[in-house]
Amino acid sequence: MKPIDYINRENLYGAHNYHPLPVVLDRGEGVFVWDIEGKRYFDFLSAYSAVNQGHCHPKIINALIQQASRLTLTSRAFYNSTLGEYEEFVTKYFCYDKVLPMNTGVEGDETALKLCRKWAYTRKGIAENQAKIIVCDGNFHGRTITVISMSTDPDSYGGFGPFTPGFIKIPYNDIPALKLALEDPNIAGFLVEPIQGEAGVFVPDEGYLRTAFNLCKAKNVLFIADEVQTGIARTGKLLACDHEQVRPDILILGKALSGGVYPISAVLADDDIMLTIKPGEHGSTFGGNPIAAKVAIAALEVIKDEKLAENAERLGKIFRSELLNIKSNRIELIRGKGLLNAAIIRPKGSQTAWDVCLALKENGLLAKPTHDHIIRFAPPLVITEEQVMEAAGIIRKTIEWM
Ligand code: IF1
Repeated sequence: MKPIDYINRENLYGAHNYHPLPVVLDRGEGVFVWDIEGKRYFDFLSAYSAVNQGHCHPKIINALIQQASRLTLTSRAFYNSTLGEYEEFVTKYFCYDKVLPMNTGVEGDETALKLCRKWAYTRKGIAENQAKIIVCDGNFHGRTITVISMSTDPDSYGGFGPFTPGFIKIPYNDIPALKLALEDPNIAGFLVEPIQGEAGVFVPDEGYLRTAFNLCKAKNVLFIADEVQTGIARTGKLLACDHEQVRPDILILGKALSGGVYPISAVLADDDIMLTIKPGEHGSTFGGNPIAAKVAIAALEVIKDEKLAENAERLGKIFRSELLNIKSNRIELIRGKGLLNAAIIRPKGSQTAWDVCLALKENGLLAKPTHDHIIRFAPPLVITEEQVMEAAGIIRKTIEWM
């Protein structure tokens, strides 16, 4: 089979809810992936930051294999020998009293919203069904009906109504707007991405998260951080909130919690919040299953063992300065933190960021455009300085040539 045959087969039998770059991948190791014809590429998407630890990290794969041949799933109807070990490990790792394990990022967000509402009714004293949660314009928290009810992107919500009520939308990175919205006594929580990924790696002003957190505290409102994409060393700290010494009341993690090996998400909070949900009120067949437990422990150990936050911090600076040195008026702006970066591309004729990504692919580097004119650059965090220089060279050559 040729690449086009693989592509046609997906088109024929799969729903058309994606528009992938025309490359058919077959194998991955560290920062590299190979297509079915054996061509090697730098992976500068990292499965949207799920593969922070690099493709097929041997320690994580070993944890998967070992546990898969012993016990895979018991459901939560029974105790098992791995869940408690993981719960103790992950809560101590992130310094929270409790964890609620789920599978996908959007389930983590849904769980956080339910938890926030439950807390509002049982602790804060908001009248039943009156709780509101503040969210930000340009947010991306996933694809379920409730989560797209928070979206301001017509591609995400258009044609999928009616929507879940109870959300107040304010501009991102806008403290006065938050202050005003917090005047409503029925506000239970503020849900925010520390850096907006889908919006195009939009980094808020310094001090935004800290000030927002303080304002929430003054109004007894829960500060809920969606770190599904920004968490787990991606931005140069374990959590992006760590850059401003903010400890969210509710923390949502996903993606790299498994190193891209398995769908694993988690919601972390302290007892006064987490224990408001009682037996039978929330759950998931697969959440916290034995494979997930072992894989997540291994994935988090790799982050610390290999100092991936420090690597992201150091190499992010080098990468951005290399991109800033590119002599081409095609690059309008470079922004990002750690190894979560984006280039804003100035269109030339009918050429868009998509055409730049096609050319990058030809030159051996995979990246994905977002919003027509933005390219996200987010390699696995195990990348070396030499590899950063080589990849930046590919980007330079491609853009200067176009
Ligand atoms: C797709 C974007 C990235 C997320 C945050 C929750 C979720 C995501 C902050 C849901 C998911 C993904 C999903 C992916 C594309 C992708 C993405 F461009 F759409 F925004 F990463 F940048 N919170 N992000 O970023 O997690 O349920 O998917 O596990 O194809 O939709 P999920």
